[in-house]
Amino acid sequence: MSDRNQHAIWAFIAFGVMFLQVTIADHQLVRGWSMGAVFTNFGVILFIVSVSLLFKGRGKIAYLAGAEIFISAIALFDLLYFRYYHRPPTVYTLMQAQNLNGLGPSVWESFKVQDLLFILPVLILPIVGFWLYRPQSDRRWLWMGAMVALSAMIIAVKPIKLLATHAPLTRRMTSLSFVENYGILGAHALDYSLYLAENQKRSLTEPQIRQIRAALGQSYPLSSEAPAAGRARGYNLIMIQVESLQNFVIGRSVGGQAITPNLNRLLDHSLYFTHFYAQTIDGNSSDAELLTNTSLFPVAAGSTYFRFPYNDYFSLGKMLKSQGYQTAAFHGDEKDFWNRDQIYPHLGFDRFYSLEHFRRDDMIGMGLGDRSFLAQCGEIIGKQKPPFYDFLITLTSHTPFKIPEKEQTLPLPPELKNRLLGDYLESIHYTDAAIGAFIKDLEARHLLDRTLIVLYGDHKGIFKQDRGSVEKLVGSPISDETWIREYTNVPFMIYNPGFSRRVVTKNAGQIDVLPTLAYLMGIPERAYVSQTLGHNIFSASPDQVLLPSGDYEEQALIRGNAVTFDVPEKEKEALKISDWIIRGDYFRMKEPVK
Ligand code: GP9
Ligand code: MN
Repeated sequence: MSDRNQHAIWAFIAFGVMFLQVTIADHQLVRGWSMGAVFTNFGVILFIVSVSLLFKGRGKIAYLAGAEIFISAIALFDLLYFRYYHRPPTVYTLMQAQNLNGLGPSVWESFKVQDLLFILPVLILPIVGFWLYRPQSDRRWLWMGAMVALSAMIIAVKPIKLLATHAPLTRRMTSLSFVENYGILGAHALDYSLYLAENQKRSLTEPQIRQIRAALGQSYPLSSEAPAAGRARGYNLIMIQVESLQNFVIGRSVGGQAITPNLNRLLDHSLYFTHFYAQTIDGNSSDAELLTNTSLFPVAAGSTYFRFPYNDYFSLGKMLKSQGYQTAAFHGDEKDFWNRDQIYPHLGFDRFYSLEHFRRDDMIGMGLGDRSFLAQCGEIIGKQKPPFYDFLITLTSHTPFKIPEKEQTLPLPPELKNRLLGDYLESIHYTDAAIGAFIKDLEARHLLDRTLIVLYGDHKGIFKQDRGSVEKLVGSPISDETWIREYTNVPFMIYNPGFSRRVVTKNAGQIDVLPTLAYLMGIPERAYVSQTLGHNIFSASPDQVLLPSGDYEEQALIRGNAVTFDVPEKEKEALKISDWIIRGDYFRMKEPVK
């Protein structure tokens, strides 16, 4: 056999082994085949193998052996790490030394016989290779060029496919999103390049710091209708973020049946904000959580939860902890969705009860059904020591709003049955009932009197393309402006049995939740005003709200009754400031430079 052919055979075998190793590791992580991963693996391994053509003689085999050791090590490490942490490693998690505690001893426990696939080739291939190889062949530039070009084309397949559907290339919803799209090797490359890019511009300039300070320090006198400050001083706080809940369903009926009878009842004892808007950007539910818990806008691109989970945030949780509260977050989805398990400690949550903690006795759609979820939350809350702040995130009314037949109880007219809007109303009706049962449960536990129940919608569930169905539901045409102002708003309500009904029509957004609650809970303004971008809605702050452009809708400013899509630069400034605060980790500077 000629030397050249020998090299070709060895290169081919090394390619096969490495490709198999990473693809099998991917398959175990995402529990299935993903075309994006297969293509990227193919391209990357082809590239790695093609580089062997740069070496002479035995160098080729030495290089291929080194590459094989490297690739096996990555694949095996990712696999073992994943079995232990249920998420692939990232630069950030590896840098957090405590993340590796416990990994050592448990490695061998989780080792399976089939993992020898990652070890045996490393031992066998180089030995046999050296033994058989007759070292004479030369560098092969042309072949290498051709192979690199081919690998580039193959690697480009998935990104092109994503771009064609206008999906951002670096979008992450779970810790496995990158692996699903690009395989473990692509995921590491992307993770590392994002890490480098994000850490380059983390320091803030003097003028930036001055502008941030000016924007944060804004305080307004109280409005004349403000309820008493500290009306709920020392109360527990249970804040419920309701998936896709929009305001137009509140108080509305179909076929003579109220869509949200329980929320409607709660409104009799609530401060109810009717012109309150979601201000999420790319991170949907997670952005809503960030807005209400930190009074900051999310970063302009990507998910803040994934990009900046370890920042020093100022938050509702931390503020209440300093007042002696215990804090916990609850959600019926896996803990790594939106990277929640990583960021929550940095948002001041002592505990996070995720799907992993609950009995999975009623799974619907993405996770635990809201009825079981809220019932199990009630059990946990019943055991907590007051004062506490609990943040509950519901899930069942998530698109595509499919709930089991037996749960569909609304008398929908035929034109809504099995249509998106009809399914939406059914799922909201289901969640409303779950919330009603939860409130009853709290009442039975004698927890209601000294608890503020805060509830808001995280973002829209029904978008512009379904405006036609909504028009049919309400029986009149809806203009662009009215759509934004009266149909994209989400409810925000603050309930306590001791409150009487009060409707606030002032324009406000999720960014205003923290200061408004702080006011009602009697936290002195100086404890938060220089750390929040939003305002107490009961202050004389301007009657306006900025809707940053999110995934689905255009940017807009609502001022009084007017909606403008051409937002003046000055009004957009808060977005830029918030971006600086998060990217520059502003609150980490304990004593900002003068
Ligand atoms: C999943 C849920 C997702 O945990 O919060 O909601 P989304 O961000 O897709 O609206
Ligand atoms: Mn959501």
